[in-house]
Amino acid sequence: MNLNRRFTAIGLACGMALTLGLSAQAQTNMKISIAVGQNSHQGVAIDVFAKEVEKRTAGRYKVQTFYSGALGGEREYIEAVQLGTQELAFSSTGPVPNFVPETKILDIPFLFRDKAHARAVLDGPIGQEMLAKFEPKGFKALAWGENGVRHMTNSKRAVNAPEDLKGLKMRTMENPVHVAAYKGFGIVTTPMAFPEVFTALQQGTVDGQENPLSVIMASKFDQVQKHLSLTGHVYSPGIFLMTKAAYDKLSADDKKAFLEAAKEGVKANRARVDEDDAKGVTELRSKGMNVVDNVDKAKFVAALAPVYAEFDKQFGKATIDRIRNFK
Ligand code: EAX
Repeated sequence: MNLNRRFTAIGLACGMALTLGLSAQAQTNMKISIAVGQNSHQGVAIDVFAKEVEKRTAGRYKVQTFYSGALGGEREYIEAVQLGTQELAFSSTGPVPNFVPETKILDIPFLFRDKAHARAVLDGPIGQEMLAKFEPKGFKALAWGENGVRHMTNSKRAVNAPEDLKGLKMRTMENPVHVAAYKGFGIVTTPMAFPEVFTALQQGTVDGQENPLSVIMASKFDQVQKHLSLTGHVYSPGIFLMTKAAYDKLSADDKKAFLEAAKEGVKANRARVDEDDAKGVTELRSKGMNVVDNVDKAKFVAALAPVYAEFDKQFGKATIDRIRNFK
């Protein structure tokens, strides 16, 4: 082979190796999962996040999305993120206190006036300080998202007042503050991972559960629950989590890309919650649910007085008031 052709062949071979090499290192695949379906406030959160990561890292990172508990319940996949066997998660904060106890305070019933108050707290100094508490536990908390304002459903009876809750067997999240509070209402509590809830309701293992309208609709709980009461008893944050070791390995630009992608995901997530809240009652009524929409919340707050005394001791009244009074 003459010299010219030899150089051309070598040049081509190097070019191909370089391209293959670059393309081979060009894409790292990561996994993210949720416990609810894709057509939901959490589905849009991770779909937008995944699209934004790929765009903002010029394809260096691809996020594979999994829905409906495909990678387990929230507690299970949060643990996988902590261990690094799954790089990313979006979850309600339900099981989070098992990993980061400082977040328990957010689950106190009637702590937040409404979504706007909760979003302001989470996006402000209190919430941002709390995100830092995840790092010693092996997580990079990318951003607060939203699960929504929780309401009670059951298959037995309309719930107009706290006394109507007495004796109801209710599924709760695996969250110590929720369990303590619901026992305060006289509820018989059964902590359970979310993927098991629909079947437990269908089989009557539990009478009821509590979740935001977004979750009730996405999970078709109207098919297994007759009564919905707009108790609005807890604001349930969401959160984007990443394995800290995986985050630390990112370049400065890619760290910024992941953080910004999470913020875009949260924008879509909160917008969908607002849409769901606007149409949810009409939609669930049209599907046959009996909806109590004029619950006297003051009565539910009063019924929890003994439990609040405990929370004041556990968290410090000043700390609770700092959140409660945040403007
Ligand atoms: O994140 O466990 C629950 O009730 C959660 O609200 C649900 O998994 C959505």
